[in-house]
Amino acid sequence: SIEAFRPDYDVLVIGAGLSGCYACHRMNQLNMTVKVLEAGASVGGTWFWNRYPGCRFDSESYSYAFFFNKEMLDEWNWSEHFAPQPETERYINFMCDKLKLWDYMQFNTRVSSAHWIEQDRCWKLTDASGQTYTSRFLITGIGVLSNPTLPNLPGVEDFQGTAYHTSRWPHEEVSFEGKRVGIIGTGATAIQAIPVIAKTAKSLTVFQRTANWAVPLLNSKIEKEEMDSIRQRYPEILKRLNQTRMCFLHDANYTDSIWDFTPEQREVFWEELYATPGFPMWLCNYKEILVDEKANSLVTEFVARKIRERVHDPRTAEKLIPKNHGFGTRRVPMETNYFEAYNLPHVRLIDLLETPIERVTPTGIKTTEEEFEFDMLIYATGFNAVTGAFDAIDFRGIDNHSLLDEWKDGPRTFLGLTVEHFPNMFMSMGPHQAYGNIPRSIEFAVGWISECIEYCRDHGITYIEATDEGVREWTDHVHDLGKNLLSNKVDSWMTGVNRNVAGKEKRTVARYMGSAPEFRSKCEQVSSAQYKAFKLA
Ligand code: NA7
Repeated sequence: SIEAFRPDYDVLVIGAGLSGCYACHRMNQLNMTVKVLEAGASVGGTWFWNRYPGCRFDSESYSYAFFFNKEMLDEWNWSEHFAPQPETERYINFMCDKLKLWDYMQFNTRVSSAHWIEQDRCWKLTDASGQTYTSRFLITGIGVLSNPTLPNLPGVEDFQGTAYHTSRWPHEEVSFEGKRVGIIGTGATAIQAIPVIAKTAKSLTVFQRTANWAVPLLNSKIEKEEMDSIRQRYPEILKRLNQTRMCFLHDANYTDSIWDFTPEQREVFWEELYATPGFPMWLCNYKEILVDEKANSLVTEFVARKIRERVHDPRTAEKLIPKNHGFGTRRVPMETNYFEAYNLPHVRLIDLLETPIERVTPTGIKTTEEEFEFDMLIYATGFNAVTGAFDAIDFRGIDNHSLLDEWKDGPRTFLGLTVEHFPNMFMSMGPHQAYGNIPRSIEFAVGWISECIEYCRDHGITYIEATDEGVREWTDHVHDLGKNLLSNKVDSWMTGVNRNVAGKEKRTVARYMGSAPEFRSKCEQVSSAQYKAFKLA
């Protein structure tokens, strides 16, 4: 019987990033036995793997973190407004020390399958070495951008020099001194890395397929005094983050219509936004910017002009100005001297729309026009995003339902937290969740999941599963929310498109695009109704 079977753990968690660490802490607080299985050699997730030069937050450090523990808020100091990767990695290690999480972590353990065992009402996980683990409940904290993809170019295996994907950057120092470096991709990652690599490389050649809009980050140091004042304001900051649409300090502007202002007034406003650190140019703009093509084209023209002003060579400037999507319709990277890097004599931009890559060669890259020789090749080619981390594990639910199959036409979830046919499994940062400020979203999702597991335990519930109706309604709701957005009409990781992965050519609705307060309220309605929207047993 169910009672007779004792799984190894009450809860297994996959991934020791921010989600997994916090989930581990919450399970400890509930006195439930927990194990976190992590593929990497330590904690950190995104901030463990992404160590490429220039890697840092695009959100204010003191807003992009956990708020649940007062001691952590009291003791931790951020040294920059937009923290660099090493600092964030230290922060996550500090959290694991503080909350004594290390004993529950098992590293270098890549979960390859997760199967529901009906007769025992438990999950059975198998790692790459064949070791198995069982638990009553399963929490996935496997990340939104964690499954890196190489370009599907012939010859990728042939290159004889050093090659790195930005998300698999080595732990030891990488020197670019005297090296001819080639980099493929111009997403948020490359836009952070390019100006830093350009400082010391002998030459840097950037291979761009789609240009991206990017605006100044305007980072600065936080001195002790300022940190003290930030600390004093934490309650106020948290209050604000809980009110805004995407949990950022900067809220979307829902009141000012672009049509109520003269071109001169708009110009003044946009100049101001362009000179403000972080996301405001993207998120605090006129209310029509991200929904109305005409309004969008006006701000797009403003940002294009900035690029023309900053890049000396007019031909290079034109190539750096996106032609196939308007400003803000993809995730806007924040940059520090990105455009100025192209003014350096040893930095060159190759437009792959004009001269596509034919192949990677043992010594470099061959385009339709030219053959390039490199000592180092950097793939800043992104991820099989959102569902990609799930695709990499063989998830099997009741009656051998496979998650890959269930989601072949796009993800289907209930609240972005659960899936029909996958009982007792909860996702932190799975598809259809409100993303925005990710640590804030994680704190909510893991909190909700933990309360749900506690409820099950306290009520003798050993089976909880999303219903067909619940999944249908939630998935339709998520699709409806995205309908008017220009961003859903553009290919990007945010619409689930990755041309390097078979089956990911079509756009899907991967994210919840309503407001975070609405998202939380929907989830809370379900919990305060004793989880009746689920099948419970
Ligand atoms: P992104 O934003 O997905 O960018 C990947 C880049 O790599 C993008 O410019 C792609 O061009 C390019 N790419 C991918 N495959 C190829 C091939 N085969 N040939 C040429 N170019 C290619 O990933 P990032 O790591 O930069 O950023 C991910 C997120 O992390 C970011 O949005 C932040 O939220 C944090 P494409 O646009 O597909 O033409």
